[in-house]
Amino acid sequence: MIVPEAPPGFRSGFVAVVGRPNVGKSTLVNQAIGEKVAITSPTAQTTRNRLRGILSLPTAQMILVDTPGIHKPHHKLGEVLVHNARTAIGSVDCILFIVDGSVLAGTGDQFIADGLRNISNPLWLVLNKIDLQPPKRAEEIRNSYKGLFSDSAQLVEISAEHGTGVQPLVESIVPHLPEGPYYYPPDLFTDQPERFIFGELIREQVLLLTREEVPHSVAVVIDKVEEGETLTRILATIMVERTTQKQIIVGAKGQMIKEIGTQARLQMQKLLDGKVYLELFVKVKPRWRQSESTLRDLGYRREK
Ligand SMILES: Nc1nc2c(ncn2[C@@H]2O[C@H](COP(=O)(O)OP(=O)(O)OP(=O)(O)O)[C@@H](O)[C@H]2O)c(=O)[nH]1
Ligand SMILES: [Mg+2]
Repeated sequence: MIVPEAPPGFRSGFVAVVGRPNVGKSTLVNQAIGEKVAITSPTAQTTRNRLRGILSLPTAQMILVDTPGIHKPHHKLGEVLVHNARTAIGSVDCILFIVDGSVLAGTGDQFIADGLRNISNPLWLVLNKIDLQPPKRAEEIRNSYKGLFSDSAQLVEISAEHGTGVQPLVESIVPHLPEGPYYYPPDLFTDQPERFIFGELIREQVLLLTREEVPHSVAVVIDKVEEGETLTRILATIMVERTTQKQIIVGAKGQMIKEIGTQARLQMQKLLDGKVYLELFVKVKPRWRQSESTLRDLGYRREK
């Protein structure tokens, strides 16, 4: 793919999307790009990798950096995720601090706001999920978030899920990007390789179809991708920490693994616009989330 030369006055840059888990960061990135580049789910801590969504406009290229939700980590995986989310803040042009606008600000938001206090980049305080906001409490909720900052960050209200306010938000960011080149070809939506996305689409189905501790204990390894003329054959392993979790993933008579496979395959077919054969295996690897070397192998590296 060819990266074109930018016309005079072209603007380009990086915009970090940060906030607590589950506030809708990945949903916003997908909505802004108009493509599914990041998986989303109602389970907190869905995103595990810093992931770029690329939005190419006639006069600008905006690279949205989706990050893991910032939270109090309980294991090494969590530590790496939070470290990487915070690192992203230091290397971008603009910052979107996403909060859940359907509820009052909490200590998790305060913690993140404190970390953003000394940063001089343009900052947006984005109240998401306004479709869920009780109208009678709108003012009270807005004020609770305004109170997080002594000086006023630009406050916008959106519904990432429904797209309300997303376009105006994007347009308000463009003038704050520096003049610069195309960083990516304009027809590319993400910096992530297909192989990574395949793994994420499987993990997404696990997040959507299983409950409690299972989603957090799952990692997916793509063992093989064979591209045939009419069919792409993908072999993958779902890794869990306990035998009981494996039993849940497999399900009675293999029903659950079958459903995960079917749904993930449909998503993959959409992505590839072609037929996919997907074979899934489940493996128990005790305490993988605590092992630095396994985390590295799985692509959960501490970023500099
Ligand atoms: N009603 C409503 N739901 C939303 C909105 N935005 C996101 N959601 C839902 O909120 C849940 C979390 O969304 P994600 O985009 O995965 O959240 P995230 O901030 O990326 O979460 P982590 O990756 O865990 O940090 C999903 O079930 C979304 O469908 C919104 O504007 N309105
Ligand atoms: Mg996310």
